[in-house]
Amino acid sequence: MNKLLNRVLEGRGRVLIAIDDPSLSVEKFKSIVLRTKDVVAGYKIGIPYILSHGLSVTASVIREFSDAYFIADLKLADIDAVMSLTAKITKAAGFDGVIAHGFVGFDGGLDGLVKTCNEINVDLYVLVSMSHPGSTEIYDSVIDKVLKIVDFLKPKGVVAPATRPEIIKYVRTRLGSSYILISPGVGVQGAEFGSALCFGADFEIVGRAITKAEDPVKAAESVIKAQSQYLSSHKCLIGGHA
Ligand code: BMP
Repeated sequence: MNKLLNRVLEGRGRVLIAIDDPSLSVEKFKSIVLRTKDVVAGYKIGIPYILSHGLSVTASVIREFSDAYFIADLKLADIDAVMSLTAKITKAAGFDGVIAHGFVGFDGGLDGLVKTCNEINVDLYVLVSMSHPGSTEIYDSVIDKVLKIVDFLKPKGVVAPATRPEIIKYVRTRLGSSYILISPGVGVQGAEFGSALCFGADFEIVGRAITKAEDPVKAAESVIKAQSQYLSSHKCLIGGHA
């Protein structure tokens, strides 16, 4: 069983907390993980946080909470050799997963990365569309091509936007239930908590609505409550979840 899905089976909520803002001290980051690791499924750490606090400091937090699940959101987009090197570095730092862009293409790009991730046991998540409006300019117009690549690659999961739930539904319908679908865009970006789950996502990525709250633990708990309220009061896509 996959470590992330296992954490849900053990009773944690379908939330991944996004840690991006460098102004969040390492002490505060640690205290958020300590106090939410039995509440949420995992953590997604972004480039601004890793660059400003350093990989070794980030790795030391991951090491301290080795039972928790951490994704390195590096949004990889490079040739296979370079992305594979980066994946190996994230593995050495203790991350369980890494995110790459889907538009990079298969041959000489994502093919090498998925092979490396499988060898070193790192969960690869491929972005197929993004949550900001500009995603419609390029990403969404090539989504069928990106999904074809994903279908061929068979990564652990995909990233699709809560801000355009019809995309989540489309991706889930096209790819089926074997991919873990993680979705950003709930909370500060406008989508309601629970809405991405309702349209077929497995996890909602929540950043500022939790990390900027006065009490991040209470905020995480109320996100999970709001998710279940949304799910019980709407007719949702049934049976799509990984
Ligand atoms: P917030 O909940 O604060 O808006 O954070 C959203 C998180 O999801 C950020 O870490 C961002 O990098 C990520 N994200 C996103 O917002 N849209 C995407 O399309 C892909 C992302 O990874």
